[in-house]
Amino acid sequence: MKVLLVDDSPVDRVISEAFLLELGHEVILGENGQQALELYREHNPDIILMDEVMPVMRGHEAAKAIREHEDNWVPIIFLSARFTAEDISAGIDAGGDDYLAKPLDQQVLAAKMKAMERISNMRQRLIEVSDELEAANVELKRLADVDGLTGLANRRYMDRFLKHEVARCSRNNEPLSVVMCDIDEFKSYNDFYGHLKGDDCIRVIANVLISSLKRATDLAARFGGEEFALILPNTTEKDAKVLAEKIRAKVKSQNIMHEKSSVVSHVTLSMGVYNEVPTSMLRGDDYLNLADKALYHAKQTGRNKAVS
Ligand code: GH3
Ligand code: MG
Ligand code: MG
Ligand code: MG
Repeated sequence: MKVLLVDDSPVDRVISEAFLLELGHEVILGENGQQALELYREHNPDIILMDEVMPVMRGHEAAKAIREHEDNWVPIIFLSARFTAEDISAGIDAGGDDYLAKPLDQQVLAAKMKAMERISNMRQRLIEVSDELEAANVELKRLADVDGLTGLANRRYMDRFLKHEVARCSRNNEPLSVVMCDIDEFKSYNDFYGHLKGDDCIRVIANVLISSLKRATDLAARFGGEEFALILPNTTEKDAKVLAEKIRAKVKSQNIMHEKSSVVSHVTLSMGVYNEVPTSMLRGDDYLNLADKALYHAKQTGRNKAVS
């Protein structure tokens, strides 16, 4: 360990230093409490061994000052020829962790150093575990909002986002657009190509959606199964339909074969757009239901299109 040894007595300093060096520790030397503070800041020692009675600044004062300013706990052991119950009690109250009688006994010193090292290591491990826990917690929170297959926002996150945006657009008197998207004749796609290919297809469509959004405030979510929702704050119906058309073209350009489709021979999307400036009467669910109605019309009138 890197030991900061502080003692005003040159003789005691030499004896303690010799003991510590023999035990294999690295030693930094100081002569009073003021130096203890400075050397502590400069060297960041693993442990401090400090005489109590010293000129300029006593050991207890230095310990108090270190405890007030440290960002990382360091064990402090007092060394003193005064070894009454009151001295020990005052030393611990000042922030010390142990109290050793002078003249030092090397074996006792070695044992106390070992005990302090053990506490230090335990404390370090606790800090590491708590950091790991915090990181795991952040990751859990993130995962709770993400759809596992596509990496898009999931339904849970989307509901929260939509509710928030309905309130915000209502306050700002801004239009809010919702686009419901559904893969055309996906049941026959799965039946013919298999579920794994079906999953691949869902992932490709998800990428098309997310890469088509230009504004950081827009959200693409997997609504469920082969259905997706786009939440577009401060977006007019006209702009939402331009985006839907762009997505339709982009899906086409992926050229995912769908031999069994009655629409065309590749995978297509139908979309329903709903737009309105939210009023206090409108809820997120209303936007979803009305966009879904428009989607139904797109399905009824030939699929592979966006209807508002
Ligand atoms: P429509 O054009 O009217 O939308 O026809 P459709 O066959 O797409 O509609 P339907 O809702 O009847 O079928 C959707 C199918 O999507 C049913 C289900 O097997 C499939 N599906 C839903 N979720 C998943 C998924 O996570 N992976 C795969 N591979 N298929 C899914
Ligand atoms: Mg002294
Ligand atoms: Mg569907
Ligand atoms: Mg479908």
